[in-house]
Amino acid sequence: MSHGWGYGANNGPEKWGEDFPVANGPRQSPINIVPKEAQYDSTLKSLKLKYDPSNANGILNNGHSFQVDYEDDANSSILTGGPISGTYRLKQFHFHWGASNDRGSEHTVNGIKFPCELHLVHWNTKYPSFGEAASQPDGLAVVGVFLKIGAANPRLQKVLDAFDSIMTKGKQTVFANFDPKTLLPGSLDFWTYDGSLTTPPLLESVSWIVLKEPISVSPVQMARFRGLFFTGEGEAPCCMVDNYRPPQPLKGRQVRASFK
Ligand code: B30
Ligand code: ZN
Repeated sequence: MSHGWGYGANNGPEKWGEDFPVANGPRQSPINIVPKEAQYDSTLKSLKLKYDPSNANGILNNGHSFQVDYEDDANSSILTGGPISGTYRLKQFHFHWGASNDRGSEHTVNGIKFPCELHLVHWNTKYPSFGEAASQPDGLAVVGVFLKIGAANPRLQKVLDAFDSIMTKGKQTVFANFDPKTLLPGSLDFWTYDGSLTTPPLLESVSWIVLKEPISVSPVQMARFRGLFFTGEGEAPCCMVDNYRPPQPLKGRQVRASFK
């Protein structure tokens, strides 16, 4: 893995364990969710997401996805409730997707892959920063949302329209006044389990909250995602596709459901 991690044959998920041994740890993500095996937990609270659209800072092609970053120096964009205790601040959101519509999500449901998955990344404010939270067992909470092929999703359009400015690795541009709550489905029913970051360093610090209901994306919108590049300007272009990690062993973990 001399050139760092990625999603290619030589630096992809099958190789990550060489540099990041926790890849084979006890609480890795993503997983295949088997709804019939999930335990309904009546003690789970409803999810509360309160985001300040003016906290959106910018959008960046980081070479493995693109992310929209948020100002996280105050409790203005926060996640509470669900399986977590206390207050978690929004840091960024990003997506994972496939080269075609038959794959791309990280979590699967009964083995079914969705073409894309949105991740809203939050950190526990009992720690001083995202960086410190990221290595604590209760440090992060990521809300995962599946995208399914259907009608064009107008709520995604502002994100897609920013792509022209972040086509290649390392490019970033301003991205202002965006409430990611607008991307969520009508129902906030979720599954939850203890897991990890799905990319190196694969830290086992994430309370995963995966929403049951997908949002829609059109084939043309998916094609826009696939037009981004993993590579930097001036490098031989390589389309940003199949930037997902496949499901990892459950290793005895319990998946809980907020709904019956
Ligand atoms: S995920 O939601 O489990 N896919 C990180 C956050 C969320 C997930 C995966 C990773 C993360 O913060 N990684 C460390 C930070 N990154 C910078 C970045 O955000 O873009 C460092 C890096 O990987 O080299 Cu990429
Ligand atoms: Zn992710």
